[in-house]
Amino acid sequence: MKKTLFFLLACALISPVFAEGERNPESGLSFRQLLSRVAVSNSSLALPEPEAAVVKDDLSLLADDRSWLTVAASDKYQRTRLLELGLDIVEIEKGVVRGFARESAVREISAGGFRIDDKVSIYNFDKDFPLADAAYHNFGETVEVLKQLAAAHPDETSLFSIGRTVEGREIWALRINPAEKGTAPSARPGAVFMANHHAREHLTNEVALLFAVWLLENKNAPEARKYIDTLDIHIIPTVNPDGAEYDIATGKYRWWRKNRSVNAGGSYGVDLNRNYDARWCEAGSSTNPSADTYCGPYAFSEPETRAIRDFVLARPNIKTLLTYHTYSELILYPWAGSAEPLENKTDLKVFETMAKAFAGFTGYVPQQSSDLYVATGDTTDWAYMQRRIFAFTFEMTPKRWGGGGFYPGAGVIEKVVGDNIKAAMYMLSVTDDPYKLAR
Ligand code: 0X9
Ligand code: ZN
Repeated sequence: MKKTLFFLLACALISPVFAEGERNPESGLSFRQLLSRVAVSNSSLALPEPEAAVVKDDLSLLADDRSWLTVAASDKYQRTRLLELGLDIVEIEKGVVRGFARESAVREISAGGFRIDDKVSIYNFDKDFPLADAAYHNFGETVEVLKQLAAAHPDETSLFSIGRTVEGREIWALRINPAEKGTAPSARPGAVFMANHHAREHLTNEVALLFAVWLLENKNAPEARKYIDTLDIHIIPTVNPDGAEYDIATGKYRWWRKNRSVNAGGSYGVDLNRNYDARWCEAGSSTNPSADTYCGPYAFSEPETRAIRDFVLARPNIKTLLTYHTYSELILYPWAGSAEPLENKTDLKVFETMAKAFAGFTGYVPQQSSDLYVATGDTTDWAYMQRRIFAFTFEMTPKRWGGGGFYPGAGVIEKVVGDNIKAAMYMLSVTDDPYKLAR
């Protein structure tokens, strides 16, 4: 009842603002306009660049020996073991999991006594060319939007890089705070939204970026202004631009998850969501560099995770954090790396209350991360362990493979962004003092 009431109230507050969204004369950018491109397959927001898009014979895919596996597994402990054997679990159903594995991992999974029910080579995947998904923003387009936003809203924003990736791309943070600019410290309560740790989860970049556009476009609406004037808000739309660009570089999706580090032995990539120093590499990660769940040679071995670490540690004012992932439509909170519930019952109450409210806005299912599988070294466990930040992972749309998996198409952007704006606004509404939810 309480939840429904809050939901209706929040919708009433947010929807009129959301519906307005006409072109902002200050910025030349329009939330509505960006969304309207969703329906256009040949827009100027083409992704990837046109010359790359026509590459049909993607030799790198031929060289990719991963398969899509269906493996019998009945509980989270078996799922955790499968992650350790190199299965990149993507879907969980009653009695089985589905995900990617390289040939060496397939052998280990069989040798480990697991039953493989189905196996399809990744090369046989039949996906649309990304040109059909032109509404998504590639890295260059994302940076362009961020720069336009910063230029159009100089009183409220600052744009700065929090570090460089393996391949030298900047990891951009847009700060929304009229009182404190750039990297100046803040005494205001802080909220951080970040996305795209995993390369192929392109929808996450859209949600973070378009939330920034929407919030600034509506900056004078009372519901937005009160947070802009009292909080310290940061939005980091892509933590792993190297991986995201690699995923789309040929014009045919490559199902890439990791960053683009060159590993000892010549394989590529570390799973950034296994590389944080939170029980690093203890469970649900692989020590095999070619595995999709490779935790890296040591905690924070990667410049991308180090950038997030340094960013968070430099800002003790951060109270809430949301890291967007896809897919499965879940709201996850610590622990991810332990099957036990959070020891601190007050904190658990706050996490559970926030998770339920998020669920009201999105329809996603709230649960402790490790109910899915135990996996150590993720962003949220680290942020909570280090700073008691109320840190959440959202696994956004679709619910399952049949809805497009990691590549659900441009048609879902509008609804997913709309639902997630409401959830993001809710997060801002508790950032002043999350503990008010436990009192
Ligand atoms: O495995 C991950 O890193 C996340 N899922 S994803 O499909 N986006 O890769 C989930 C992270 C949350 N942690 C646990 N479920 N343990
Ligand atoms: Zn992910």
